[in-house]
Amino acid sequence: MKEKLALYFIMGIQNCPHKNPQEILEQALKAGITMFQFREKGKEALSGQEKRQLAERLQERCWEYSVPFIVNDDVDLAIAIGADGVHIGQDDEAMQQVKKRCPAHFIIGVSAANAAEANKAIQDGADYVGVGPIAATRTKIDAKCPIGLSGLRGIREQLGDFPIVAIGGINHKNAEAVREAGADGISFISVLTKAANIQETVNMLKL
Ligand code: TZP
Ligand code: MG
Repeated sequence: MKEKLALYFIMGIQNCPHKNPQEILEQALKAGITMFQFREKGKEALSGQEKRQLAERLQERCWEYSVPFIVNDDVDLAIAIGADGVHIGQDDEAMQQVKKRCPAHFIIGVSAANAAEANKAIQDGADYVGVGPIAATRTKIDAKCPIGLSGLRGIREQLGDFPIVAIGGINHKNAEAVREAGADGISFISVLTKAANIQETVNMLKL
């Protein structure tokens, strides 16, 4: 699990104004991302058939590179298209329910802003936790207060060896410090969707 979390790219149509999401994903895959999450959110987000079609197109790209395709929130869609997993937040469908509905091989990720939420997710059977926001972010309007590197360190101490991916405000400048603070991997949206050169940006995130 931990290797897959190394470079975890998240994107939805709302993150790609005037850009083609398939092209962005293709370049990100070529550059070496290790996992992808399809996250349609907010007023520009697609729904219904349009959402499913985009999901299927992006999933195809991921599979060509043997990169897991994870769906945010929408458990029905994830099951319908045969995704590799789902990522759920604290306010989404209850884990018990999600576990019951999803195929056994599904990767199930849960967002957590503190050790209590993370421990609960682990007890409920999560495969990894997404911890953050680490730093300030403009991408998620309702993001909670950043927990910083110290918050991440504290959660790592509580979670032992459990797979953690950090999220929120991560870029090439803080990526190394985030890993040193205990994250097995980093997840990111805007640093790639807004990048002038995706290959170079991914290379810098790897360091
Ligand atoms: N959850 C917590 S922060 C965040 C999400 C989905 C947004 C991360 O976006 P960015 O652009 O990498 O800060
Ligand atoms: Mg959610």
